[in-house]
Amino acid sequence: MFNQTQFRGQPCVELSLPEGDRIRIALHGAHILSWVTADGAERLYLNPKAVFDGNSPIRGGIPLCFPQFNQRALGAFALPKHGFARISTWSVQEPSDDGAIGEISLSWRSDAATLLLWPGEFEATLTVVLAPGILRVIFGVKNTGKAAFSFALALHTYLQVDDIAGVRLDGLGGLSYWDAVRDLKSPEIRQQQAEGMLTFDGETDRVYEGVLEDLALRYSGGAIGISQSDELKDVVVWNPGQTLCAALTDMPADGYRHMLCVEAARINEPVLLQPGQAWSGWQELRLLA
Ligand code: TA6
Repeated sequence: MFNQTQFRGQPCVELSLPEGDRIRIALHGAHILSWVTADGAERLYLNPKAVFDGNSPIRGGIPLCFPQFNQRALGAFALPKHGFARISTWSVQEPSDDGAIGEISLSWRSDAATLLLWPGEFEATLTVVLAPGILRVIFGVKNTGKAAFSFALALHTYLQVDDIAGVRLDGLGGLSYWDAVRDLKSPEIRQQQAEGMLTFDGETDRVYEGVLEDLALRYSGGAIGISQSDELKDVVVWNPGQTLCAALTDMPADGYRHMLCVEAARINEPVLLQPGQAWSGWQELRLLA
């Protein structure tokens, strides 16, 4: 069932399945705010101090970072951190089948405001497919202009966990990564992930490259499988830890304990899109038994 509503004063759409799974998406940023599975458990972390003013980025859920990741600038453009997709207003078309097939699409295109910051002319879509125990998020973009452009991208998924101290993330063993805590100013330096299992005891901010297998996030409240399309080659793992979290004004002091970002991304090798060309990439979250 499809429903247009408001959440904390901002326009949103909701979709629910007969089995009980449901999602909520804000039009501000096409930002997925909530994914509740049929057992009633919220699987995304939306922190209680997130700002809903229709201008600021929302912390939590699934922010969409495009056409830049963090402040790793593409050329000489002064883009906001993580690009402008997450602070732009998207449109939604009411599904003709009342949402019965469990899919919502939102769209957004370049305009005078985006062209002031970045010259790419584009049409973008975010399609969210909901099935029992499964959430798939597909980002698509088409170059509608006369010049090629390149972009970076992240589906900056905040997963909810009971306590980060007991969380493990499997599937990154053997990969190399940029450690942005250790080598913030040197994204070309690589570390090697020896252990197959990652655990968390402080600030973690890493861009893993060349992901080969599906990941599994395990915590005492459950387990989530995480997969992504071949077009998204990188995985970002982020938890601010206690000290950085305390400095974030839109996050409670203990917020870091209840979230882990596992992001499907394309960062190290930006996508080059020629006029008329289209590209898409996806991340899928799946409840594991
Ligand atoms: O994806 C990890 C990261 O780039 C971190 O460096 C951290 O800054 C995080 O994103 C959150 O960014 P935000 O702009 O939402 O505070």
